[in-house]
Amino acid sequence: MPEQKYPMTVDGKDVHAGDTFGVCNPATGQVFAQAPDCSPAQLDDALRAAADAFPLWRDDISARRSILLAAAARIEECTEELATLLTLEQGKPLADAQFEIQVVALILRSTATLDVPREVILDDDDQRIEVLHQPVGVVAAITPWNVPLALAAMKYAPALLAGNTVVLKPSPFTPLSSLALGAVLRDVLPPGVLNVISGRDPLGAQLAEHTVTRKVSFTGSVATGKRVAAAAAPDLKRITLELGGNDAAILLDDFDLDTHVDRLFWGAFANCGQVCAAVKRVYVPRGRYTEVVDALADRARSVEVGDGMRPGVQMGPLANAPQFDRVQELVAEALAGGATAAAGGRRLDGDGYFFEPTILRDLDDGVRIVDEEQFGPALPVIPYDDVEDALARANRTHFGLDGSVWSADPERAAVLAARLECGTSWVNTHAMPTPGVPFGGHKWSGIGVAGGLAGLLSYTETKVLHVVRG
Ligand code: TXE
Repeated sequence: MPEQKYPMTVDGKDVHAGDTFGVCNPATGQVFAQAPDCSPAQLDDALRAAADAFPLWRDDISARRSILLAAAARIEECTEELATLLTLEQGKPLADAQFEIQVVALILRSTATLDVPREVILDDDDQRIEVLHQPVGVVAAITPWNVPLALAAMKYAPALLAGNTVVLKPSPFTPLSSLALGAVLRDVLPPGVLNVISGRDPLGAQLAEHTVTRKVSFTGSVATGKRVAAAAAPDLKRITLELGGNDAAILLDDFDLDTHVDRLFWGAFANCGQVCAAVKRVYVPRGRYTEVVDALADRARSVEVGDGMRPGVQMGPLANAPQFDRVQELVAEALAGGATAAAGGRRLDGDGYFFEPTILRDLDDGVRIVDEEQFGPALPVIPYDDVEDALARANRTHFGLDGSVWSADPERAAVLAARLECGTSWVNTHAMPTPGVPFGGHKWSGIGVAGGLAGLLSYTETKVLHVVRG
């Protein structure tokens, strides 16, 4: 079967690049399609198209709101096409890919309910002082490979509602669903308002430092996030960075195993563990250690792992070869250092990037899979004797994305959860982003927030209009 090629969207039109790169299906390890490798001239064209579309687009928020609602409907009509591409390039089960499309529509609709505030600070006979929020201009949206369409929507939806225009660059591992999205949205968005380009990593760097770009909204690794911040600095471009995490879940001694163990398990293993806001390490009172490890291991063994296109599959492969290698390395290193695999512990035979859902016990802080972001289906479970010590260990990290505390007494847990050093603390749940609620990281997990009014305002400049009468 010839490999299909997918065009970019620049100024509302198909654009093919001279060069292409292969996109791999992680369930087979085989390249199944080609994506355009955007040239520097085509990047200039995309940014120019966005800049040219800006003056008209910024004018009328009610028109923009209607267009976002139309975009949500159009995306839903194309669920099958978008979800299938997402599963083929990313690996997640088709039902999860379809759910991601629903989330995209939800993000667009919930963003469309927001208003850009206009605050009158003073209005008397002598003067009027108003605070306005005006769009920044052309926004670069740079996205990763784990949840490509939903994370893109969290950027372009508020950016567009605020009156900006956008150039979206997906990860080279998962460009196709975003390229298809660009084509689908040509039916509802004016040309140039949302341009979608694809290329290898250097394209991200070129987009981030380009003189036309006024803001970079980036989701990805800490290391690349720092590069984006450095690239944005000489031109003082605005940035929002949503970076990795090493979220701790602390179970209290009255943790309700029967009620909460499934939620805890999927808080770690959803999307094959490749979620920035996933549980990445669990701290358990020593007296309940074996019971909790065994319950998590039971869940891990019961998960149906396989090709996301096969009905009934609950967990697909790791999304790409580097991530597959990394997870294997971290697990092997922990096992070599004395940890035990209560479930899983090895890759599955075959060509795809499949790894057994893995629960690791008998390990402590200081092992890389505890201290670093594993971003995969392998969860270290660590015993503790003193809850204050567990809290200190949860906080002893450069990361600060999310954390959770679990207890039969939610208010008792909330007191501890408030002391976690992170952007979101959950009680008795984890990885539950909610539309309209700000989401972001402390410390090295990010700068700024997405979602809600705060997220919308991050795509604006604050401006004062001061009128003196007479
Ligand atoms: O991410 P990168 P990678 C973490 C996870 C994973 C690690 C590496 O731990 O193991 O990151 O993943 C573009 N300027 N997360 O290497 O490099 C790149 O093309 C501008 C957490 O895939 O950060 C892609 O579009 N852009 C995360 C995007 O940046 C650049 C989700 C992310 O790539 C660039 C994914 C540059 N210099 C991985 N270099 C989360 N927060 O959820 C690359 N890019």
